[in-house]
Amino acid sequence: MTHTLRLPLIAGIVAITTLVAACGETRQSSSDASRDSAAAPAGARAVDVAMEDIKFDQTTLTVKTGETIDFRFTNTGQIPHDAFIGDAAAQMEHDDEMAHMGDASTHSMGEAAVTVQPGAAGQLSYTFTEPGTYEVGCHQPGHYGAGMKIEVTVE
Ligand SMILES: [Cu+2]
Repeated sequence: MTHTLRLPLIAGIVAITTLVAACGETRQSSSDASRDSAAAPAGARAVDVAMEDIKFDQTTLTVKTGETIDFRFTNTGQIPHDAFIGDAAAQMEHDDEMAHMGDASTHSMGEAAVTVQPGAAGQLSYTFTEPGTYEVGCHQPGHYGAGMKIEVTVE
């Protein structure tokens, strides 16, 4: 009668620290001075997006086919976040890459990405040339799975 005691292996626990859950939301409008350094492409629509732990401050965006969006990210969280633009399939693929290879920058054409450190700002211009549904996803480990994405409808 062998009696094997096994401690359950709790694997894959994503330690999501809910640092921002508190109500002390401080707005620092003057902290993003770097924003002015990069000029927006002519005719682009600027969209300001705050990166929080762990979500973007908006979940949907509608653009017109052919429209160029000048995403201006500000990381208001405590950890790095990134923004990767592509369709859902590309998101899954990229998430897989990031999970296995870390910061793999094997982006195919039509995809764009930027990583923004805490307290910093980042910019990403993207022209949505075809109608459909795209996503802006954060692929720091666990973030996309936790829902850190913006669904972009191109109409
Ligand atoms: Cu993130």
